[in-house]
Amino acid sequence: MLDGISKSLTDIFRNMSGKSVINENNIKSAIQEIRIALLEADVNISVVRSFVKFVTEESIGEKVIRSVNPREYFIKIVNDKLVEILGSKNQDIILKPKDTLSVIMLAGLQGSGKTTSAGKLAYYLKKKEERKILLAACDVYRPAAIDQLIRVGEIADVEVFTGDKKDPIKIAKEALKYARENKFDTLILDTAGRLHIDVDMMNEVQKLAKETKPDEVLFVADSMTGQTAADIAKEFDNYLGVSGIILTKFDSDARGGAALSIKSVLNKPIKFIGVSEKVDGLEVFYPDRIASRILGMGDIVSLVEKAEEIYDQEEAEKLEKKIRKSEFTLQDFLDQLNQMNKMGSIENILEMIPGMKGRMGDINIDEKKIARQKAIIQSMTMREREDFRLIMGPRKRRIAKGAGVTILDVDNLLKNFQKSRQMMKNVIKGKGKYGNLDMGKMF
Ligand SMILES: Nc1nc2c(ncn2[C@@H]2O[C@H](COP(=O)(O)OP(=O)(O)OP(=O)(O)O)[C@@H](O)[C@H]2O)c(=O)[nH]1
Ligand SMILES: [Mg+2]
Repeated sequence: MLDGISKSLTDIFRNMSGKSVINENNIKSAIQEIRIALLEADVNISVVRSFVKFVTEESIGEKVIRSVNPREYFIKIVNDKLVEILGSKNQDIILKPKDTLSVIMLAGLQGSGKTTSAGKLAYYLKKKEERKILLAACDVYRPAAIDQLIRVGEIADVEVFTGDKKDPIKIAKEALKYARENKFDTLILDTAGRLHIDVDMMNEVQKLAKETKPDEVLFVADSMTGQTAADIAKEFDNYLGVSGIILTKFDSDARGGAALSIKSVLNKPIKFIGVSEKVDGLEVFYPDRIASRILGMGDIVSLVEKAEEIYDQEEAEKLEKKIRKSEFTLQDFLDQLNQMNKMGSIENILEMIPGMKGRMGDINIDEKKIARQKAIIQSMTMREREDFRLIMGPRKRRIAKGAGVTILDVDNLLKNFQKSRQMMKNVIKGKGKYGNLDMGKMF
């Protein structure tokens, strides 16, 4: 899935990179092409409109054209909106603690993948969360539906409750009782599908939900049905109160309309995707990963993101000035350490500072050491952080005690801090030994 839209978007961006300058016209025509690509992928029209509106507003004007890398910046804007329409962040399945029975109900049209997903979900929850799962066969209409669930249960190695094989509501009630008596912690209800939404079917699932009070009602949607999946999901939601979506057949060559429409139309998260027919073919849905897959430009996006989020030009310049004037304080140092967790490495941060790029030696960062350094600075008062010279005898002892380290550790931190401060200053002023800034010692 998503190959088509992915290719269209990548082509649009590639085309942009062939241009010598990126101006408003290039961007406008790229947005127009994106609009067509989304429509071709069968994305819901209102979703497309909101997409185009956002990207236009964000990218027309000075901001993009004047940025360091207009094309990359533009890609990032598109990426952000993609992530948003896919659901912003991953939403977990929410169940009760294992000492109380949780109920998951699967609903959806015929052939959407409910029974297969029931097995996958059982397998997933058993393996991932060590849950004790009972599957209940509440589809009594289609011939062989019960046998199919029994087979699925065998493969996932979980028990299947079939009851009288006649009355879905009765089966569900009995399954609940059986699950409680036998200390199962999760009951998954496989329900019947129909070719179209009809009143009888809706009444039945509604009644099932009423009787079992599910913790999760997952609407199982077939990606192949495109944006129609979103409309059907909405109908189900009106009757049932859907809590999330399993998007099946993500491995198919569907165009992407379902994935890109359903969250916005329904305002309910996609929780899982089905990626094969096999029992382990269920994956947790991560909007940002899918967006990167669509754009095929994860690297660019994360780079722009880092540069933007962590250190914009202004901040980098401020830092440079501080270093130059020896005003770089322990508090700044602490901020750097905190940033490091976000950026992954001090090298990345420092490279944002003009003149620093490529002038640092190998940096080996020891996580534990960083945590200790942070603890030490956090034990200092604000005044001490601003002026390290205050830190003498009793203060030193108090700080060491607060951070659970020795006085020697505090001394080392202060020594390294001063040394590094001087080194950074030298590098910026062009006096430093190039490639020899031993930041590793500092951290
Ligand atoms: N490739 C692929 N096939 C899937 C996936 N999920 C389900 N299928 C296939 O889709 C078909 C229908 O799946 P079922 O699980 O029987 O669907 P259902 O919703 O229970 O169908 P009814 O009980 O008839 O309503 C089967 O052939 C499954 O193997 C998936 O994620 N990927
Ligand atoms: Mg079924």
